[in-house]
Amino acid sequence: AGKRLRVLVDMDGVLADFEGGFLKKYRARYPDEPFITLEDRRGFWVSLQYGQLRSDLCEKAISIWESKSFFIDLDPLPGGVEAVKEMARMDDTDVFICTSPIKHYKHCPYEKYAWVEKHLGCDFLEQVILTRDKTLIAGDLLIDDKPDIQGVESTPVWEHILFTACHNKHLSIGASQRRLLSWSDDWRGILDSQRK
Ligand code: DGP
Repeated sequence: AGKRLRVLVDMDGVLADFEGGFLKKYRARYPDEPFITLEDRRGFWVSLQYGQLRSDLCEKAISIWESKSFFIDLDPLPGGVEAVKEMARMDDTDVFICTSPIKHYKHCPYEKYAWVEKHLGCDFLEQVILTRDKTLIAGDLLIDDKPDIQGVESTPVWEHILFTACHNKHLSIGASQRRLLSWSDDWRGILDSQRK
């Protein structure tokens, strides 16, 4: 008796190119300010690293993703949209997009839905989960580029698959943790390994 597999897929840094979109708009808006290349990015929080570069750059960085059209304009990361569509067509598989909106809520939640509609189709809006606490969400797998996913539930039911991003590629991870290097990597094998 096959149990259904539930896959939670993060949006920023996994399906949508947050880092690339940020750098492009930051450089366009602040052409005379220093910036951090994607090669030099370290740590999940962009504003933290910009603040370390020069303290006033923290708020300049934040101003980028708080602006109208930032989230809707993000390009899809290679292969992500296709992978999620294929997953959704697989037998005994449910896929949800699990994403944390920023607290500046004027544009972000709306644009996240609009992005899903634009790239995955309006039927996929059914699969969107907006939450600031992913530990509350039950699933078999969570594919996410954030190295430490914490919340009120200390033992989330999902296995976190670390999706490789510019900010986490240098991190050494625990022996038991698995990575997905990109959407060209063997995501089908990871799903199959979790089927019971
Ligand atoms: P998620 O990828 O679902 O964990 O959502 C995290 C969001 O936070 C995503 O939109 C990227 C964004 N983000 C990246 N760096 C920073 C930062 O320094 N400060 C804030 N507030 N948000 C950030």
